[in-house]
Amino acid sequence: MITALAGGVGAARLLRGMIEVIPPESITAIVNVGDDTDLHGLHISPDLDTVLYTLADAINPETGWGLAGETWRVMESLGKLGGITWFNLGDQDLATHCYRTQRLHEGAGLAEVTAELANSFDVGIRMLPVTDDPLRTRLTLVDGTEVGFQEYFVKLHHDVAVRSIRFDQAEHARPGPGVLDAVAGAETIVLCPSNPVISIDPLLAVPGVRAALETRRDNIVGVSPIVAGAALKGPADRLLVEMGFPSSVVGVARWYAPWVGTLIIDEADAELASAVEAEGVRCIVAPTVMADVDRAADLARVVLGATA
Ligand code: FO1
Repeated sequence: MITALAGGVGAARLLRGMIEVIPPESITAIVNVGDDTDLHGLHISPDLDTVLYTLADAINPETGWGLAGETWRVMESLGKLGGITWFNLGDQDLATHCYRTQRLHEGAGLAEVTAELANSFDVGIRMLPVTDDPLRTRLTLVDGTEVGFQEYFVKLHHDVAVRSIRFDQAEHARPGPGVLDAVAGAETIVLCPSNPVISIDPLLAVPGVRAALETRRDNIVGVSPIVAGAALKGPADRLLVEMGFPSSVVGVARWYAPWVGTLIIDEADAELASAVEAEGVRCIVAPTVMADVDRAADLARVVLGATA
């Protein structure tokens, strides 16, 4: 069994490549829920939905989130009413949030609902929320105000400097059903190219997860989300710098060194391979930019072969 640690877009792309290479049923994805938000009375789980839609080949390819061929009638009508429209929810996407919210209201756990959605979308991998308990990423900006993740990422276009980050209610969160077994039982643990600071760290904030991963360090293979000093998408480069780390594959290696044994970096960073290894992390150089499913499958082969 292969276990993947996943945030949003980059993780979904690598998982989409992995299912070309090994049977989807052999993959378990432990997915971040720190981006989750409650809006319009709905429980919205962006990283779970990005993985779900991408693996179902239903993702909006331009944005990397939401559904392809989406319509926006509800948002248009909501705008006319003076409702909240800065977080764009398409008409079909709303069905996912309505279904999830209703099932949670009926007492189902997030993992249970996620399995139902994966079944409805015919997604073969097992998708596990890192916790079924509340966990919300909150960011304190340099001006001292604290905002929720989606306010930071979408409303403020993550174009504001961050002083600190906390994962609200993490201390009370328990690993979701199957999470610790998926870490202990995996022959390889794939750390997907997600944002280390706001997509992967929430996973480790759930008590018990970091310790479980540290015992598997030799079997953990990460893919750097930073290529040639920049994030391919999102604020990973800025956040590393704001947290005092270089925005480079060396910064990523330093961030992950306590629990990641191998880091795959792009060919653009080949000359930094020895600097990565100087951080105590084994380094493999390979093409990591997943322009399409074939490239993602090629990268998946490198990742899955890295600890063989
Ligand atoms: N990202 C945006 O930049 N703008 C949006 O309006 C937006 C809406 C949205 C709706 C549902 C959903 O599942 C994701 C959505 N995202 C949007 C992406 C979201 O901010 C994710 O958390 C990021 O992709 C980071 O993982």
